[in-house]
Amino acid sequence: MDQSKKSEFVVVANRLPVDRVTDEDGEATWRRSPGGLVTAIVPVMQRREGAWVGWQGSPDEDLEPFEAEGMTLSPVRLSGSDVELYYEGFSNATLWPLYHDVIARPVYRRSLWEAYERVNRRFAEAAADVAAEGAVVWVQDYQLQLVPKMLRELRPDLRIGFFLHIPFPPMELFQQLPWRREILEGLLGADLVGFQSRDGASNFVRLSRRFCDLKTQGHEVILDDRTVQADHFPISVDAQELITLSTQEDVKARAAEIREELGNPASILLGVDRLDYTKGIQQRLQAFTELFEDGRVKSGDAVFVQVATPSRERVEEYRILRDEIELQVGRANGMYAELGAPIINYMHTSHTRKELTALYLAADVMVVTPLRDGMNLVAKEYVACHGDLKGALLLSEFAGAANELHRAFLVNPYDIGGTKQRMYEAMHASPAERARRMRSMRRRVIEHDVDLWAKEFLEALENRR
Ligand code: ADQ
Repeated sequence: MDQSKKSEFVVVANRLPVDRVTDEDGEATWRRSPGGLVTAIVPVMQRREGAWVGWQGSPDEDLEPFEAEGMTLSPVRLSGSDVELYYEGFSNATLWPLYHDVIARPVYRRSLWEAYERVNRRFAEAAADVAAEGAVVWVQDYQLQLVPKMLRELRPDLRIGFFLHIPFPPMELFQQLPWRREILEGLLGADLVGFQSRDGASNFVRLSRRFCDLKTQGHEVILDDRTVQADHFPISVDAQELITLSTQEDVKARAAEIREELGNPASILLGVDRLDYTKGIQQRLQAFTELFEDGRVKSGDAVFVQVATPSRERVEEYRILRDEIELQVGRANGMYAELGAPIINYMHTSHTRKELTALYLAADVMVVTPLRDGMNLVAKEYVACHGDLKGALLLSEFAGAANELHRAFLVNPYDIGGTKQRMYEAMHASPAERARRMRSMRRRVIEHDVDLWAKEFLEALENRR
């Protein structure tokens, strides 16, 4: 690549931050993908003439680097078999369940590992190709844990940061992984390894000591010629954008319309998730249904709206989960719904930001009950939207967000009885109590927004050498 086109700041992620859209004339263009990570990083990219290295989302397609939304995008090609083995396989059938408390059984298969190595090398080579001398490279997430080491071997001049968006497991679980040492060595190629929580960072330091025979000091792992810093940087949302959206008249009107369409019950409870077995969707629906079974709640008192975005539908576990949830919803409505008034409204679709914001505004209780979650942005989005100080958040202790949102109604989702009780309390909390809790949570989310997250990570990375 021509030196003048090289970038001082490079992000490497499994996906490029754009989606292909086809307009009315059949012309394909690129549109920035929604989401906090992209929003937070784009301004940094624009200031520093950044480049983003990633897959464009469809297999077997060769694309030249292109410009979109003020960024240089460098596509990495994935074949159909790469998608199956590296992405659906090692990333989502091995690492994802292992890193989420083995809620589902991880698949350990050598062919998947080999694909993971091969594809990680391709990403590392692509990053090495676009980075200017001494550039800062920021690698994202569990799909690319080998990239830091591979990239350092190719380009020792770079400053490399890595951020893991999901939990990093404790010794007892990580130990299962047949390639545990290779993964740790991959991450140790970075100058700074960031996690969502303090626990993730300390698990990483302990594991490096145990499985790579390295000395550690506090948050640092000591190698022969340098040290690697591990720290926590809890990710957040673009709070200002959500405040703006949630105070728009049309969004508020839509929220009122949603309440009307649901028959104006005393309580609207809401769940918004990717359809994933880590999110505890079944546990929350069971707790809700049991309130009817116990006679504590009656049709007309409360309605649950569950929005579940289709996700990873080619991975077996996800297909099974979808069927189970649909069965559960059908049973609950069969037992307790009245004509034209289901107790659970289930939608297996994605929503626009606007519609999602209207749903957040309409909901009296936001129900976020993951069995394990790196952070959970939905919880923070709900809080950011409730400038009216109405609304209550029911939040799992197992979400990273619980480390910050202490004033949520906290639950252990494995404890259905306890979850049911807290859900009932959240539904019946007084306006004054809701306001007190919401005010405290909003302070945290507004001060610690996604811009601050990116800034703190990048400053820590700049300070590394
Ligand atoms: P996810 O597991 O995808 O993220 P989450 O943090 O909740 O989980 O983010 C989901 C995002 O998708 C939110 O911004 C939400 O608004 C949006 N979304 C969900 N359902 C939707 C729907 N039906 N329609 C439209 N949008 C929808 C991973 C980790 C998390 C971590 C994030 C960021 O698993 O723990 O918080 O990365 O680091």
